[in-house]
Amino acid sequence: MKFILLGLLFFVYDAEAQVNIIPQPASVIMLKTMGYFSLNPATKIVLEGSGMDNSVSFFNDYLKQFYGFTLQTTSKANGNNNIFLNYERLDDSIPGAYHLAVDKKGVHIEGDNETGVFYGIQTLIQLLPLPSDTKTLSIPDVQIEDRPRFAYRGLMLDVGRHFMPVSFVKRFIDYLALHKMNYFHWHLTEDQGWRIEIKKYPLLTQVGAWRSGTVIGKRPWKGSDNQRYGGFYTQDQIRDVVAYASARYITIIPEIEMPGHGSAAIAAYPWLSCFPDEKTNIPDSILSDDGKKANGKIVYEKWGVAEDVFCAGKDSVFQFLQDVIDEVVLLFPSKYIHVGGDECPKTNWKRCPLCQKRIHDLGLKDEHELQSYFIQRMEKYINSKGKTLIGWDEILEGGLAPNAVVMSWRGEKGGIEAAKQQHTVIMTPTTYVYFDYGQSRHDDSLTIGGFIPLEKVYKYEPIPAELPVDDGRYILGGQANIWTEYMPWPSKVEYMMFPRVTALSEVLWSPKSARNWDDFQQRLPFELKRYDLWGTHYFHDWAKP
Ligand code: TNX
Repeated sequence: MKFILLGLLFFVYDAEAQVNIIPQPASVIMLKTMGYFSLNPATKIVLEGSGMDNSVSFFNDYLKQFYGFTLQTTSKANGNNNIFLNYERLDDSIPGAYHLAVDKKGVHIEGDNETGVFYGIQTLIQLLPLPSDTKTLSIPDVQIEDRPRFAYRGLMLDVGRHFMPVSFVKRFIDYLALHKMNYFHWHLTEDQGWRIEIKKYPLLTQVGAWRSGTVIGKRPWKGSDNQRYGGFYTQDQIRDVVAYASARYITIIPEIEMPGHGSAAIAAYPWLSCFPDEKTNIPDSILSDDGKKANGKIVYEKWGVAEDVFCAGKDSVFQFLQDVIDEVVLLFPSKYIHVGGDECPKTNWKRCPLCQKRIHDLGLKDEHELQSYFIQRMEKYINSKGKTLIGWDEILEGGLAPNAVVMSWRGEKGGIEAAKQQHTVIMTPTTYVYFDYGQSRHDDSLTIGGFIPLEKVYKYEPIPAELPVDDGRYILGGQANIWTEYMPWPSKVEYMMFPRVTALSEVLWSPKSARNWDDFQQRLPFELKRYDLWGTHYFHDWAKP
């Protein structure tokens, strides 16, 4: 009888003591003391050093929002009811390592820098029980050693196809922080909308941020919804968002697309095109009424690739883009500036006398080399501002700009090629991390197509097997892309990203050896309860897609 009881006790203990941390830390040791630390409103945060305000604010905001109280900070311990925060400047090659220990008397978080403390706080948040009636939160005795695997752990959000309000952008940034991710790639310009205020060119947002309609349904589309649609961020709003991200140790990389995906800018300033007098080419059957009436260029109303691109023959186009970059670098402290470079049809360049003259004068072989010239010229300018250029993998065609970082999206090929050329690479392949692709075998909602279930994301390995071992070090990390053609509002973005972002965070943070699909599935249900707590929308049928 005694034995059965003991067994039962252990069972209860184990079930409760199970920790559900995502991404899985490098090492978790559950202490067999069966002890708990009780966090309550009297618990003090002991700051054993300075510079940890971001971590304290984040933790207190979280407690306030979901548990209804906050904790006071102090520099001296108070009895046995403390959370100690501390860091040393160890400056690991990849910032963010931390050590977290819980015992009856308190919680100790030691970062190898401030970022490490912040990630320790994220783990502490995940050790909290879900809110209940009591204000005493039991945290099991545990010892955690943890550090990130990749330096770049990112998510891209396309606000060009559909504009996302600042409130949601901030929520999105919180999601990144909660998953220990550190780069937010903000895709700010598109054919269907220019979303960043540029003081020198006010028409970019007065004209370029608004379209007269949007196609309905899937390609080849069922007509136009005929609704005026748009929005943009003022420079003040951008500064505010950048500061918000920085307080969460997240760098925002702005993307200004060139030479393709520039229709919205061209609608605002038609001289950016090779053929300023030609109308935007969209069939009447899917065009808005205003679009039909327009005589010249309009902001693009359908999805896909537009043929009207920035002219590579006019110096005035480069001047314009440099002016834009001038304002962008003042807003974003990031060392990286993304210039797109993807999906640039060469149709216009082939028939444009100025582009052809440029090819001839510079002795270029073809339009691919002209694109390479375009990116290299912009790279020189961006480098002169002390910044590094990032481009999609098309920037490999016609020759890579000397210092460029490559984002490999058309599978892993581009990344492998760039790493072999000793360029830094960020992996974002359509085959594993396109969060606009469906999560379900059957259409559970309107998506662009494809099928990338949770398990596929989880099993993604960012360092391609084909890459010679030595070249693996060029893989800075990975990122999922959220293209929003079929995500008209924030709840749809959430539905498409969750729970896949949970799997991605583990791919990018956890040691390869700690990754285990079965174990992840055990931890996931608790993570979904956190989503419920946060009021987050997510795809439910992940287990049987
Ligand atoms: C390709 S990925 C694009 C985007 C689309 C996406 C849809 C990339 C660099 N370009 O413009 O939105 O496919 O999946």
